Amino acid sequence: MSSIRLVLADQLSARLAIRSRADKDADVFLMAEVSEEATYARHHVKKIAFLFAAMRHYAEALKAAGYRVRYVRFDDPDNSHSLPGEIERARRDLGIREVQITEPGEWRLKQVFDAMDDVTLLEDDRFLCSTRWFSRWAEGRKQLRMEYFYREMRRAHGILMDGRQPCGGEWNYDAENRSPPREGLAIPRRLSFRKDAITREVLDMVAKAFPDNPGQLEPFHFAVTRSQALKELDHFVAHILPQFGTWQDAMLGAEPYMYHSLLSAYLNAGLLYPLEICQAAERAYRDGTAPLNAVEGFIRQILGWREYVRGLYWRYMPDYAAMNALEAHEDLPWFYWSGETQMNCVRTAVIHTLEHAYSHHIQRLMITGNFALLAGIDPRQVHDWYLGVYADAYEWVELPNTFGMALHADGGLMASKPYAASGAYINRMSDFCKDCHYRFDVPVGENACPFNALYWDFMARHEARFRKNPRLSYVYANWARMDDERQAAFRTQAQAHLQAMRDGRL
Ligand code: FAD
Ligand code: DLZ
Ligand code: SF4
Repeated sequence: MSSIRLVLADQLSARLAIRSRADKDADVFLMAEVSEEATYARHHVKKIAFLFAAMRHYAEALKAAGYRVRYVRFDDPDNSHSLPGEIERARRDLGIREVQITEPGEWRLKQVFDAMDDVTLLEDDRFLCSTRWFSRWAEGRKQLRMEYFYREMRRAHGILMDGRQPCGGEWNYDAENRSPPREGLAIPRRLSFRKDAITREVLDMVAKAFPDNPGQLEPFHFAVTRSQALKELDHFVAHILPQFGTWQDAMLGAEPYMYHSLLSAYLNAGLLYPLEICQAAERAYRDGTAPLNAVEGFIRQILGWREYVRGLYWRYMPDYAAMNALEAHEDLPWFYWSGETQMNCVRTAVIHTLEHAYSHHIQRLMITGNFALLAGIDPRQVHDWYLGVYADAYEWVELPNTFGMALHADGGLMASKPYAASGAYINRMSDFCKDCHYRFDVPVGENACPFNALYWDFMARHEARFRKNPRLSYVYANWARMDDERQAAFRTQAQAHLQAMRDGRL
């Protein structure tokens, strides 16, 4: 029986469940650029342009391979601008009832497709851990720690293993990683891909159709085809991976990418596969071109964290999205969208984000995430921001990172302690503080770094919850050593920072 096979913007893979048994004569692939998907979050214009350009290239590749393709462009006057609307329209026009879709990566869309008649959802088998496997692993465990999950994944996929033993004898080489930044690091240049007629047309259309969306459209460096994404992977493995571990947590204002791979947008959109990336990194170690600490640290992000957050998402949705364990209710300050704050670290992270639809993990976690955690920003508003502004953002990966890792909104399901840090940490790991209006070493008073008082106020606000946490015992011991006057000064100063934030003066 003929079927319509819907390919979503993040399913641009040749190895896709709905492609494997497609009949080139009878089945029709449907792809649609629709405003309902382009507006459910305030997406960065680069994210929309990347996805539409990559979708159009994928459709061309499908046609070239002999498949029938119905491609609905954003500016098509008959576009209903919703995915169910486009499915119904295709059904009417083609006279085909049956629809097949590879499971979407967002709960919201799964609900929509589940509610439609004659729609079959096929498992998304592009991941290294199925949702069923994750659930079996999680069943009966008191704590779902990533490290143990990751070891299982290493064993199951034989990655970085010498027989039954991890390469080098250890599972984790983080002790050798995460140095503070050094002046004068020679970070290799990144690739920039030539924009063909398809991409240029998309850029023009996005500029006109989304004038009020966040971010800058140009310069546009993104890969938009699989062969370009593979070039980005090769470039990373050859020139950047060897230093990945050492500088994994370092931040420099002039270096938005540091030694990170920039592969997440391609991986999440389906242009690359997780196993081929892990294998390319492992080859570099076995060939002696990249050290074990870098290769293991990098593989852990993909084989470990990426698969783990997806498992958590599907196990705990939809309840996960409603969690607010720390009862955080402040509104997201406007400077997350504009960068207009005197805090140089936050300003820089937001500017990198607006320019590139990218910032690296430590900026997401320890700058914008850390500030939102300490200031008690409403998790839903923070989630809307992260989901919109990054080219790699889909709810399955963004939500657990935001709620679980950055905001502790899930009450510790994911992280054993909140990732809270004061100005001293940011100063050690970046060059932001030297150009800041505030002073990282001033606790209270004029020009005091907001991260300092907010840090102590956060710990004091949540003392009942965290005091017994062994990983925070030294924090509460320090807090207890302060006299009442000093504690009160921090708490009053924190209120002043929060008021300045609400008034747009921070
Ligand atoms: P690298 O540092 O080079 O890491 C290599 C790869 O590992 C990445 O491409 C990514 O696929 C994977 N990875 C690394 N860390 C994580 C992680 N914590 N969770 C899942 N995968 C990981 N990642 C997304 O892909 N989409 C998101 O929407 C997203 N939102 C985030 C929100 C917050 C608050 C935080 C703290 C992290 C978020 N991350 C997200 C994780 C991580 O920051 C990005 O994957 C990474 O910055 C992408 O850049 P890169 O490709 O250069 O990564
Ligand atoms: C993010 C996004 C955007 C901006 N636009 C589209 C679109 O026009 N058509 C489409 O099929 N998908 C789009 N997406 C991705 C989806 O919104 C959704 O995030 C993922 O498909 C979830 O797996
Ligand atoms: Fe950020 Fe404080 Fe450093 Fe300024 S002084 S850059 S606000 S950590």
